[in-house]
Amino acid sequence: MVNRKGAAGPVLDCAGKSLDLSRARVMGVLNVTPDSFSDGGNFFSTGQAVRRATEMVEEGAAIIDVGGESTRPGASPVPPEEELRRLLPVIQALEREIPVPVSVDTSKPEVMARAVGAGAGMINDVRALRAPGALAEASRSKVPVCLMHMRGSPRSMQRAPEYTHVLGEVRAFLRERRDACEQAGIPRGRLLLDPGFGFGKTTEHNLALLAGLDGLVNSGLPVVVGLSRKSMIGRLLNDAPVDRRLYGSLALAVVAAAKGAKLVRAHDVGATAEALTVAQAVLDANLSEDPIGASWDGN
Ligand code: 7PJ
Repeated sequence: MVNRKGAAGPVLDCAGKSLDLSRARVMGVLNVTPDSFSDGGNFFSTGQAVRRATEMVEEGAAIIDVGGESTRPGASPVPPEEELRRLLPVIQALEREIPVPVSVDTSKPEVMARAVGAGAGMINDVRALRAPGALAEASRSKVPVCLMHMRGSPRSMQRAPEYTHVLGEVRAFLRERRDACEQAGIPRGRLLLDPGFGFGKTTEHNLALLAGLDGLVNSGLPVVVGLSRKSMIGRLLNDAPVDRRLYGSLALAVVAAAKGAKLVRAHDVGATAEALTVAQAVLDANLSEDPIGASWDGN
């Protein structure tokens, strides 16, 4: 079915498991880091990680995003061996035990290669394949890739970010990365785009990007958004702490879906899936627009 905001989303082949983006879906977040701000690093043993992922699938997640390196503001890099030690057992188990694809949240080519070898069906790279060797590795992997915009690095990105025109600059960056991917042999049909909310952006930048999200949806590539529990929500709600950002997260998820985002990265999967299902009913009702109802005056 065609959404008013942009074309019908594709069905992506994620290493043999499919991801249907004909409407907005939820990407469940599974952090396997000790310092993750969102889950306190509670999902550490493989068994616990698989249980949490299974729960997210039951709650409606269409894909599970597994990350072994924190990318929150100020976070330090993790060596690839440590990232792999955290990720591989979890990815291997999830590949067998859940019906939906697993995406690997990494920027390192050696981690991409091993993760896809272990069964990951998507690469989610907050650095948009800018690490040396990442384009070639992603090309070899044959799985879809999410290209995210980030200004600076996690360690430095929130130090007074400035833009002349944030939407234009994010769009130009993602266009350049899309072209670099195509040149490296990754076809457009395997790419997703993400404006990278909170990655080198102030609350005002984030709001402008979300208000103008149509300008990315117009690319024709599926758009991914990560807004769940982010600090902009805290800022808008009198400095609400992370555990009081659920309703704000749901509001932003619905706005993003109404603007045509196809994948919503979220920690609170059940609540987000319900919000999107209800919002989608309204978006679908728009499809059979009644021309007589278009104008109050009837002309
Ligand atoms: C995002 C992400 C996001 C994509 C994180 C957090 C920080 N990947 N990984 N988009 N955020 N594609 O969850 O708050 O916004 S980590």
